[in-house]
Amino acid sequence: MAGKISASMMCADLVHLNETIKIFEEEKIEYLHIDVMDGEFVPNFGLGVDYIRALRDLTDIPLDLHLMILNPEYKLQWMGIQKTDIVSIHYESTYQVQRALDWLLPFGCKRFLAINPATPIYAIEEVLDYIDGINLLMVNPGFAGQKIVPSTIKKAEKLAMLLDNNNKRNITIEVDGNITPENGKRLSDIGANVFVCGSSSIFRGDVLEYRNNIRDFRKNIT
Ligand code: S6P
Ligand code: MG
Repeated sequence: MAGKISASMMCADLVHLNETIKIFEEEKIEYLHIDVMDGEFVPNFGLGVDYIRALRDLTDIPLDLHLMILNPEYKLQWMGIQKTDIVSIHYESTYQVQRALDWLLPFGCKRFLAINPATPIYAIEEVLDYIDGINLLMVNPGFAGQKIVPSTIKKAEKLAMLLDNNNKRNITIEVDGNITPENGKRLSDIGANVFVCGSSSIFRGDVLEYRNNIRDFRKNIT
């Protein structure tokens, strides 16, 4: 099945936001990836509640909320989560991962567990029944424009194998961080299905280039 694009909005130029969203709608971008950061879980502040609200007024493209915040389970009701959204909480961000996943259930969204590059794959084994997807971080989260942590490619292979061995290939594999067209192709061959596209791909260059960037990237994930 063809992979889906989740456009990393922290890479968007706010001055051209309307134009960018129009291109994304025309090119049928599947998700807008929103990096929510609290300056504690990651060493940066990121997109927040007001930004999410403003985007909802601008477009119906579903959101892919990547919560890089401590104890996300207590902040879920701030986000205006909709049924068509993906929400990723981090394995490392709470002592009560399964409870956090449970508390996402009433929103009816897709529940994803995000894991940092050094978090072993086996960390997800006990929650396979409570998730729709894994968000595999290919960089240490906090910033756009980083280089892939090389060991994460092998880790993606291990993840695909773990899902196969547990008869859980219906669980989506999302990959986030330095997803160049080349890395996208490699990860698509391994079995990734959702690709967070930022400065390494669709946001390269000027807003006028985004359409072609998207079309080129899609060729690598079909
Ligand atoms: C990283 C964050 C990512 C970035 C994305 C940007 O903290 O979770 O979603 O926004 O990696 O893309 P790129 O191509 O600049 O790495
Ligand atoms: Mg992200």
